[in-house]
Parts: sequence; structure tokens; C-alpha cells
Amino acid sequence: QFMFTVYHSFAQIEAYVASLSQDTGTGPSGDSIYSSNAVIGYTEENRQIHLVKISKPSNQAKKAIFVDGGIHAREWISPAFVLYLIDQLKYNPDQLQSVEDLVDTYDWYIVPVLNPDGYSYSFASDRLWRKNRRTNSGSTCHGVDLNRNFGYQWNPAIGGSTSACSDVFSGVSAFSEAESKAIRDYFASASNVDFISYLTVHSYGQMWLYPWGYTSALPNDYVDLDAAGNTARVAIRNRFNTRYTVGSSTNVLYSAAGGSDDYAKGGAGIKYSYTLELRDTGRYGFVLPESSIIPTCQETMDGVIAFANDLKVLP
Ligand code: 0X9
Ligand code: ZN
Repeated sequence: QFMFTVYHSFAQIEAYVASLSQDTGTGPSGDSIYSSNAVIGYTEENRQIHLVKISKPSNQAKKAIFVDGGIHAREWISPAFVLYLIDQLKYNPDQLQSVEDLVDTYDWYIVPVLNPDGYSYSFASDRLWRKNRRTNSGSTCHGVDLNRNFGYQWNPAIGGSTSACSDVFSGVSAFSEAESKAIRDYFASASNVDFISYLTVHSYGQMWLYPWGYTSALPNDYVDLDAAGNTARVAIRNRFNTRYTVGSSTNVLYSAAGGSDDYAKGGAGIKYSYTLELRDTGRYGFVLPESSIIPTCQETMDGVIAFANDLKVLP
């Protein structure tokens, strides 16, 4: 029985992902909910990048939502929430119609841990590790910041670095890393899937951020992204009064090119692309205590439900 009250090693997460293939879930309607697993890439240390698809059979084509966690190794609440989301969508433990609606309306494609080498290193050796674990040629420093490595307006001079020892090392070129490449290649191969939204889950800061990260200019359709983000913000606040900020990542946070959100929107053409920065605002920062996992997951789930509902009425 997988526990959502504690943080898990990558091996434990893999065991949970494997267990998903053993059964079907059931929503309050009585309908079955299915999942399937795929591997979309291999890391330098030969770990698998898993993708879980959750869907309910239907005659009509659905739009799809892509969610990833664990781009940054130390942000442990991110995989914790993404696994909670998988569990809610598939097994619907509270048998909520609002949760079944999510699988009635959308197909879900979820990567629990995009950076398993970094995540494992953060567990075993350095709790505050951020990057992947690439062996950088000509340096003894390891790692590339995957969220500076995506190939839409890639530019180390904008919030990244050309130094292998930097925590925001952008890599030697766009998509130099297996993990960012796996996302790019997956979207290229899934051209038959109609992705309406991309959510990449990070911590911390309590923000629901939309593009762009490479410029302070806003996307042409930013009004739509802002509206959906604010719907999520209000739903999150309504649970435990947790306060989120909504806006473009450059304007709310800082400019940083090469993020996966910018790529999802500008490169893969997915309209509703966001970076979610979960709890908290700095008291514990990346080292969010385990006692905060469940409430963080509950409020974020409320945000995702309200957000996904809003997409049905927004352009
Ligand atoms: O700096 C980042 O990569 C993200 N913040 S974090 O503290 N989780 O590292 C924010 C990314 C926002 N999006 C872009 N800059 N494209
Ligand atoms: Zn992050």
C-alpha cells in the first residue's frame, strides 16, 4: 500500500508505477478507469523515465493534459503531488464526481519523475541537489539544469549559465540532455494526441506561472492563461487559505530561458502551459516537512480540478 504521507525513493516510486499496471480503478459512476505505462527515455545513469497514461474509454476523442514532476531533484513535493494525482484519477479514493469528471473529459499523460538521477542523488547524497547528474566534459562538476535546457528561445545568458558548476547550467546546447529530449521526442511522436494543457510541477513559492520565461513580453493569448490560472488560485485558496500568485514567470518570478513551459507552449504548441510552484513561500522551502504533503496535495488537486473545468469553457 503506497503511502502519500511520506516522501519516497525513486525505487519505491518505480514499484508503485509498476503496480498500477496490475488493476483498474473505478469511479463513483461504476465505470472502470484504466492506466498504462510507457518508458519515454533513459538517463545517463540508465534510469527509466516513466510515463503513465490514465483514461476512461469513450467513443469520442478527448483532449489531453500532460503533467510532469521532478524536473528539479530537491523539489520532493513535486513527485509526491504528481503521484497523488495519479492515485486520485485512477482509484478516486473519495469517490468524488468532480474527480471522475477529469477522466470523463480528458486523457492524462503523467511523468512522475523526469529527473530520476538527480532525485536519487538528492535522496542518497545531497538533499539540495537541483540538476541532473550529467558528467560534464572538461569539468569535475556534474549536472545540467533541465529547466534551462529546453529548446525554445534557449539562451544561457537569460537566467542560465554556461558554467558547468552553476546550479543553473543550461547545458552545452538546447536539448543536450536525455531528460529534456525525452519530453521533446514524446510530444513529436504523440502528434495524434490533442494536448490542451501542460503542467510542470515544481516548488516552492505558491505560484501558478504561465509563459514566457525568456522575455517579459506576454503570449498573445495570455488573457486566457491568466483566467484559467486565477480559477486555480481561487480554488486553492478556498481549501486552506493558501495564497498563490498568478502571472507570467518573468513578471512574477524572474526571467529564465530554456524552461519546459516555454517549450510546451512555443515549441509543442500546447496552449495552456504552466509551471506550478507548490508550497511553501520559504519557511521550509525545498525541505517541506512530510506533514505538509497531504494538505499540499489536497489544495493542489482542488486547483487542478477547477482549472480543468475552466478549460472546458475557455477558448
Ligand atoms: O527557475 C526555475 O526553473 C523555476 N523555479 S524553481 O524554483 N522551481 O527552480 C521557474 C521556471 C519558470 N519558467 C521559466 N522560466 N520558463
Ligand atoms: Zn523547480
